[in-house]
Amino acid sequence: MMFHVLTIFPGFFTGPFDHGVVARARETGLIKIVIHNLRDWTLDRHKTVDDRPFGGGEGMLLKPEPLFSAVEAIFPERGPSRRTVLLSAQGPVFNQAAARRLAAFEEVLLICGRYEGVDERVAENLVDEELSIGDFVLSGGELGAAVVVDVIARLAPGVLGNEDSAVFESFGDAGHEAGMLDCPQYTRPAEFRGLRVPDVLLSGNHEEIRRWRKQAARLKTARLRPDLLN
Ligand code: 9D3
Repeated sequence: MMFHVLTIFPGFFTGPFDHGVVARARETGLIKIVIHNLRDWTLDRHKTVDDRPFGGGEGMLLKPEPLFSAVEAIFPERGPSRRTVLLSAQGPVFNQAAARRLAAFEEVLLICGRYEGVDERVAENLVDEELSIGDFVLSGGELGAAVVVDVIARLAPGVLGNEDSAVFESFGDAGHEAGMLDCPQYTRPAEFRGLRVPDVLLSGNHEEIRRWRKQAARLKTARLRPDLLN
């Protein structure tokens, strides 16, 4: 699977994709990530990517020409295996289901918005969809793109060593939508500053441990994410 990120801050992405699961997936060739500098598609001396909004208003917008030129160069043909996504504060909120849907494409191009926004012709005529990563205000789409790549990359075949999606679904990732947080987990020491790990987890009684975990997950979900319980 291949990711393209189109940004005015290419340097932003030295870091987010160079650690852990995503870095290993890149090294082994399971995924490829290409960062594109939007200014490479400007034609003027000053490499202008933004301009003032028609009708007045605060701030600057990303102008359409460099974005259209960039997308048309990165995806010379569109087709059903390629998806172009605009990260913006306006989109529907990205979630695990959206990640699974996007993971089915061979190539995903993520466009990072900046300034006060993006010329609406980009949203309406250039991209396949618009996505937000949550109901809060970011300075731009770069953190959103990093989040979206991380989530989708984990779903690429082989990345977590779990091509078998049946095994995969029975573990955590689908769990959230199934309405439950993970159960609390503990590691050594069994007692730390007087704080004891629940005895049942040390008991070796696997049936009892299974029941305890199910109940503990329910209680934790009710306390921290009651919205997940219907
Ligand atoms: C404060 C300006 N806002 C009201 C006029 C509009 C606005 C424009 C541009 C708000 C944020 C941004 C920049 N944000 C993103 O590009 C963005 C984003 C976000 O702000 N929240 C959640 N997900 C995303 S993905 C991209």
